[in-house]
Amino acid sequence: MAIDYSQLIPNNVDLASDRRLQRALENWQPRFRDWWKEMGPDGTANFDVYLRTAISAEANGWANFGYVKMPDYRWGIFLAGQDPNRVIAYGDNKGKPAWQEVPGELRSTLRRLIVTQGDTEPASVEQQRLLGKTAPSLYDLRNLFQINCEEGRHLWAMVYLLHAYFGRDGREEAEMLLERHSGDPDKPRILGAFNEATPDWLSFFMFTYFTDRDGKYQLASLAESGFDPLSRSCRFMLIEEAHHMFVGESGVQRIIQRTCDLMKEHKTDDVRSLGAIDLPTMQKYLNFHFSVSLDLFGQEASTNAANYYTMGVKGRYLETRIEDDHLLTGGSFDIDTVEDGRIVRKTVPALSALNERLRNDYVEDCAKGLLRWNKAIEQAGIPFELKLPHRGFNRRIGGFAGQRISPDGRMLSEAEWKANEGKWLPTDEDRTYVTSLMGPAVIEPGKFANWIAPPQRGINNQPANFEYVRFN
Ligand code: BYC
Repeated sequence: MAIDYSQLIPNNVDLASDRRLQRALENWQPRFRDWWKEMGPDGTANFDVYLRTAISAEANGWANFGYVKMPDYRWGIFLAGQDPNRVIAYGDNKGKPAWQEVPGELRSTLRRLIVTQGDTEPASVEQQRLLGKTAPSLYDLRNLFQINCEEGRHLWAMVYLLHAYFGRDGREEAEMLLERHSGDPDKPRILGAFNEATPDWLSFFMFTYFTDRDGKYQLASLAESGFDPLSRSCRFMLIEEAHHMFVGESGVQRIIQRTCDLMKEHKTDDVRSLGAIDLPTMQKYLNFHFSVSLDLFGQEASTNAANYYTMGVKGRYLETRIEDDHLLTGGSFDIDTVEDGRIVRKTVPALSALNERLRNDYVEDCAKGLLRWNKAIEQAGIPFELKLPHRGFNRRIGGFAGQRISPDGRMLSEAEWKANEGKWLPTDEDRTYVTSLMGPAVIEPGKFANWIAPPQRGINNQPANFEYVRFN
């Protein structure tokens, strides 16, 4: 179904046929707009931004480009098309038709998953609120705003599900999604990584590479949900997510490129004296964002995850492409954890290890970007290699939580950790340095901050000097 733009809330779910639901969402809409004004990109209400807006959920409809004032962005409710023959692919309900309504016994479980997913979306917008002030170019500024608008739409996607399928509880949860705030000591966001600051553009690119990629894997698992409206919502969200990860990967790549160019040109490792970001500092930011994002997958052995799977509410990554019984009751899986002060490999029931399995898929995917980044460094003839740290490094959730583990996977004493922490994670001095490079925003079309190379091509094939944002 095409998206109906004549409605206050664009949608492809025939909202007009359900007056009660429509009214409830129209009541929530001004609260969302107030939140955007207060917590969204700061001081940008009047900017015209070259954004893509979905005008249908079809392949040719979701990427329509044009200038938009962000408060007027058409946030709407778009679900991927319905397969009337879809069946649940795994667990106790395997082979049964996908649910079009919430089964009573799964209500609180599903609500909780939808709320957790929904909570991350506005959280990331809050985290990125001030970045526009220090954008390294109009191209980057536009990408930031695109991501912010789409995260706002992803919030709408989850709020629709809460309103449409969870009654009064769902409406209350939708209110709470606007009341918790990233980093708020009294009402923080639910998951750890979404309470960290994103104070500079190196952090932003690492966040969109590593943390948005957690989004990809969680959304892909929820896209396997037996609750069909959730599955269809996540499928459409995944299409938009790809650009967010592209921004992260290419952003890091461009910083590396600039750094390597300067190192070669000036025959020096000391690129800080040239106003660029040195590779060891990039490694530290990478260590931080990777480890914080690993926590987002939950405990290695989790009865929650086993229950989600058995009940049919959350599957594995690309569940239907895996060749096994899709029940996993007799299977086993190896996980790494810490016992008696040592890192050990343990075999546990496959069902309990689903968080870890998803984390493995994620780690493998993360490594691909590093291959490309390292290629650029190698091509510049610089003997340096970026590495993913050991999965036990700097963890706060799961079997490695609170353990002192080096990036190369050695158990450390507290004293060893303290002596080396500053080599592995950004220090206050590193953060001060990186922040010192930020801003004021570079707003001349086609110009870039000194510490980052231009992109290889523009958005929607626009030329290098395209005016992606007009300030008015
Ligand atoms: N922080 O049994 P466990 C995105 C809690 S990102 C704080 O392992 P489970 C995006 C856990 O809640 C994707 N608490 O839990 C990216 C549980 O609490 P209770 C977001 C944590 O349920 C960028 C307890 O510890 N989507 O879209 O198997 C920009 C036991 O843990 C954390 C989702 O996360 C943590 N990191 O796994 C914008 C999908 N981890 O029961 C957007 C929905 C665990 O003791 N969420 N806990 O009170 C889920 O599937 C699951 O909730 C989790 C946790 C995978 C997160």
